[in-house]
This record gives sequence, C-alpha cells and structure tokens, in this order.
Amino acid sequence: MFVDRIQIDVKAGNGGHGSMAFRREKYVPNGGPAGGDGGKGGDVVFKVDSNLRTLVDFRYKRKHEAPSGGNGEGSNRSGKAGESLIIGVPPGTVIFNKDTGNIIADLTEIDEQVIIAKGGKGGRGNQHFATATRQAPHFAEGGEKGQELTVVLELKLLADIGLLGFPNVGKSTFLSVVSKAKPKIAN
Ligand SMILES: Nc1nc2c(ncn2[C@@H]2O[C@H](COP(=O)(O)OP(=O)(O)OP(=O)(O)O)[C@@H](O)[C@H]2O)c(=O)[nH]1
Ligand SMILES: [Mg+2]
Repeated sequence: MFVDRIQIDVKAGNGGHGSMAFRREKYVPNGGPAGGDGGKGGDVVFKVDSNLRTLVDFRYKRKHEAPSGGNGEGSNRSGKAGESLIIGVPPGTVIFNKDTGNIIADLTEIDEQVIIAKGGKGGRGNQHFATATRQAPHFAEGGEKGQELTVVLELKLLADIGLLGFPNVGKSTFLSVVSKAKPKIAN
C-alpha cells in the first residue's frame, strides 16, 4: 500500500507548574520562598528518516503527543524537562498546517529536522516573586500549554504523471522512449 497524504494531530508537552514552597529548616525561622520552576514541555519534531518510503505508519497512529515538563518542587528544585518527541518521516515529506493551509516544512535532506509544535514554558516558582515588601509570596506561576495543531503530511515522491492503459498496450515502451527510465518491456 502506498499512502501519499495523511492528516495527524500533534501536541507538544505542557510546561510544568512552578512550585509554591518555603524553606523549612529547624534553625531557620521564617525561611524564605523556595519553590522551584516547572520544566519545559517536550517539543514535537519531525525528522527525515532515510529508511522510510511511505506515510503508511501514520494510518494507525493519528495523535502524537510529547510529554509534559515536571512540576517544580520545594528546596528550589526545578521540574524535569519533557523529552522531545521525534517523529520519523520519509524524505520528500511536505508538512502543511491544516487550518491555514500554509507549508510548515519541506523535508528533503537526510536527518533534516524541524520543530512543529513547541513545548510550553515551565512556570516560575515562588522564589522568583519575593520582593522587599512581599517576602513570602504565596503563589507561583502555572506552566504554559504546549502547542497543539493538526498537520497534513504529503509525500512528494509520488509521480506527477500516471500512465494508464490495458495490459500489454505499450506503457513501458512509451515510458522508455520519452524518459530515461528503464522499465521492463515484455509481451
Ligand atoms: N506492434 C507494436 N508492439 C508494441 C508497441 N509498443 C510496444 N509493443 C510491444 O508490446 C509488448 C508490451 O509492451 P510493454 O511496453 O511492456 O507494455 P505494457 O503496457 O508496459 O505492459 P504491462 O506492463 O504488462 O501492462 C512488448 O513486446 C512491446 O515490444 C507498438 O507500438 N507496436
Ligand atoms: Mg509495463
């Protein structure tokens, strides 16, 4: 089977939430804010894989989601960043934004890659919001949502012209004369 055009949904990871926490140590009364930052959400990346020739794998998996970043924690610990989701596509894949119809990327070179959906930024922990007059901020920033979009993948390797004809009428002979192709000609 040869699939040349397919529509999929991608979603980048959300950023982790910033933490609202305070230092809690025995001999440090009224310890200051110590909420760590949320980690960045993972990006969705398309990368050319020279082993692929068709878009057939996408028929069975229509939604691709990168992991979210971890939430910040106390003691100024930042959340873990979400890993990028790298999706392999065959060389010659053109990626369109389904809603606008615009071309997002035209992937031709081996190992060429492009970020299609950006992961959300992590929220800042309350340690960032302390000021002289507000020494104990009881809030932290939420993580940003990851980008979400529907894309259409089109494989350009598909021929621009087709030769249609009954068996044995001379299609291969014609092709061999008008192009450099060397198809099998046989009765
Ligand atoms: N007499 C005659 N024979 C031809 C002509 N064109 C091709 N042939 C012969 O017809 C046979 C089939 O030609 P192909 O080009 O392989 O035909 P095809 O349409 O590709 O056939 P399939 O791929 O099997 O569908 C070969 O033996 C050719 O030499 C023609 O214009 N005149
Ligand atoms: Mg033929």
